[in-house]
Amino acid sequence: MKLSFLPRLALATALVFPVCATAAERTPSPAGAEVYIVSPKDGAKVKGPVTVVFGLKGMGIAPAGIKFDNTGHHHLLVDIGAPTDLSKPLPADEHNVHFGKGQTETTLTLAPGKHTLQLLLADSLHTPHDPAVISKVVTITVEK
Ligand SMILES: [Cu+2]
Repeated sequence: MKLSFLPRLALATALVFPVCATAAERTPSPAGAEVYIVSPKDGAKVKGPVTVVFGLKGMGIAPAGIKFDNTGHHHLLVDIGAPTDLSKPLPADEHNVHFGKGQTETTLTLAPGKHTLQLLLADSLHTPHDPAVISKVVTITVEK
């Protein structure tokens, strides 16, 4: 009687383990969702400080930490390319600026010269959606 216990435990473990082993699932984004930089325009020559206005279609804004379908918060990529691994939370530094309160614009102080700006929406845990909702790159020149 006691012998039958072990095989059953092994079977239960085998059934449960694959579920635990899968990576954390990314939050889905709805078809047609689009994020874009309203201003400045690509190629613009501007004087600092630079106000960047964020645009979003087909999804809503929710503060970081708030999980709600079809929402996220903005991240502005400044002078850096999009992350190669979009399944991980975005770092927070001067190149990856989080707007976790749900802000839809910001003002940047940038050194004179060329700069790239790109918006990336991410979920309550700062991980990009699947598929990622990312804007075109806007290149601006900050004049003295
Ligand atoms: Cu974030």
